[in-house]
Amino acid sequence: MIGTTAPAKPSRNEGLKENCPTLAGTIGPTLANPAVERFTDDDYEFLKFHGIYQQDDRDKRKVAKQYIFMVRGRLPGGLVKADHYLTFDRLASQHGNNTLRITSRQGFQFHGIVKSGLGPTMKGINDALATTLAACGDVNRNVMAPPTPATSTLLAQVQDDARRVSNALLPQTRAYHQIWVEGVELNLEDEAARNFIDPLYGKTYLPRKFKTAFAIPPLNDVDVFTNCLGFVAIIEEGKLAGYNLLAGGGLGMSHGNAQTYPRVADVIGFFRPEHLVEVAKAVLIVHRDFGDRTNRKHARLKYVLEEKGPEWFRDEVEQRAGFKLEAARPFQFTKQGDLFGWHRQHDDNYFLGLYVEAGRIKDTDQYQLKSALRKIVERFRTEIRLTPSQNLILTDVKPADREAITGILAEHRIPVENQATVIRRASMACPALPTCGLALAESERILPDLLGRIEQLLKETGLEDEEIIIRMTGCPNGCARSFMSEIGFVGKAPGKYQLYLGGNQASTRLNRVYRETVKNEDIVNELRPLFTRFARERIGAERFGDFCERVILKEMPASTPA
Ligand code: SRM
Ligand code: SF4
Repeated sequence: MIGTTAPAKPSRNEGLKENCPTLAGTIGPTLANPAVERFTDDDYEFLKFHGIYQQDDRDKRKVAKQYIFMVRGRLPGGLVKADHYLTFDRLASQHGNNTLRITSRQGFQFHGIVKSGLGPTMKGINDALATTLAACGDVNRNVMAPPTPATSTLLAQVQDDARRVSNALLPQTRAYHQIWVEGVELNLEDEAARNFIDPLYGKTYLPRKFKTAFAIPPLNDVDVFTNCLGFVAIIEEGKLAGYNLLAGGGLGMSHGNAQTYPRVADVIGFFRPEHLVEVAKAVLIVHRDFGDRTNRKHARLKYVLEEKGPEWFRDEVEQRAGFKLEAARPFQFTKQGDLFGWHRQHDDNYFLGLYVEAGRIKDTDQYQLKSALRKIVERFRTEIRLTPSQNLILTDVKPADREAITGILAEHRIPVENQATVIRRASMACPALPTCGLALAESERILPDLLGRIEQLLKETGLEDEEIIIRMTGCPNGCARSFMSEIGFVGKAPGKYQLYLGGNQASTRLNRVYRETVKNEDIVNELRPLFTRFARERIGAERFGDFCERVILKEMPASTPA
């Protein structure tokens, strides 16, 4: 049969899902068996749908592989009620590494849980009526929404919509509850369990992860263009007229694989709020039906958009939603990022934005954020909101309680004014080593030191108060959205990074490769001529990212992969 090629085979994960649509695998029996320290490779994949990653401490690999677990909470819009927070704080101390990690999608991660602590952690989270279901896996992940109370009077409505979409896109398997809450194995004698097929996702769920975010212009604090599915609130005459639908954003890529690339979402059309859930489901179903199930590196919705085009996509969504989208309405983003310090809400209460270095809530010799937050939440029952930039907000604080909260923070060496330099406040790093199995280089552990060196350089070049958005990731998966920053460092090998330049403040533009490999110790020397030129040649209040896009990247030879 010369000239014919066999159709590509579905990936291994597709077979796993098809053979076990409940996603139970053999998690229950392995959990119950104390003699086994790890789950099988198949269960490793099923565990993700339950919000769990089996990892090993990479600092200890040379001695022996020590299995640990990362558990990720799903918190739509980053909302954490006081009771939830106190439970998370306790579980992180009892079973994790005594830290809580705010994620770049407004979730919480527990790190360093050993197998015997996994069951109690999961039960504790669920007993507090929180969940980790669908925080990971080939399903819709944590839905992002703007967290900051002062941004819009319509914030509560948009937050509610985010929760509505999150609930509508949840997988329906009962295995999660049975394993982690009831502590029983799924009874496969039970016909319903044996024949279970998820009504929305079908037998094999999605070809890959799926991400959703809501934004309210002009603030793009959720980085909406990096999501598979984006909803941009259109506010007319003080009311929510509807949403512009965005689709096909995503950042992950692999070094040296041109089939993979970061992509910003396309603007598809506009619809009224009452159609929100139909539209969300329609977009998810297009991914389910057209995503590449043969190659997981090419399986995200962004590749469907890139290869079939936004017009085709719009048609498919309309057919599934059962109505026509209107033309997209005008909108403009001007900035991203968080507000820090005390601010007044729309009611008479206040909120406090707190900078959290690399999103890690912990106690150190220099400051005790974890203890301070526990005291505050215990005493004032404050609601916490996690931001997409890995910071947090204490909300609905009564005017009379402000002083006491400021005092508790001061006792734990956390200032509410001038919490960190502009550079640090605008930075993000992914966890990378020692927990992430995919890390090629350090990120969270070295960014603070690197930022110190960059701050020195800014001083030296007369740019001391300049805000530059700097993000670092330990590999090109882009978890801290390094491809949208003004300066991005992307891990290539231990101590070595690709250097990206040219993102913008509104986070609507991808940055581009400026240097293929820079050693950590050479980064400052690489940046010095750029900062010097920026100080000399910038136009007015031009930002560093815009200057790089206008000048530096234009000067690069055509052969450079920028
Ligand atoms: Fe991520 C995989 C951490 C946001 C793209 N990500 C991972 C894993 C689970 C590693 C693994 O698969 O073994 C990392 C766990 C590290 C650890 O030890 O904790 C991990 N990702 C994170 C977090 C914690 C980074 C952070 O600094 O906060 C974020 C958790 C968000 C959440 O609460 O759900 C996180 N990951 C992102 C984002 C940013 C976003 O969604 O806004 C991206 C880029 C956007 C996108 O999805 O395209 C992202 N993570 C990836 C990818 C690349 C996917 C791809 O399309 O190629 C992987 C690898 C994979 O899925 O195979 C990955
Ligand atoms: Fe791990 Fe890479 Fe994500 Fe960093 S960017 S957390 S190294 S997968």
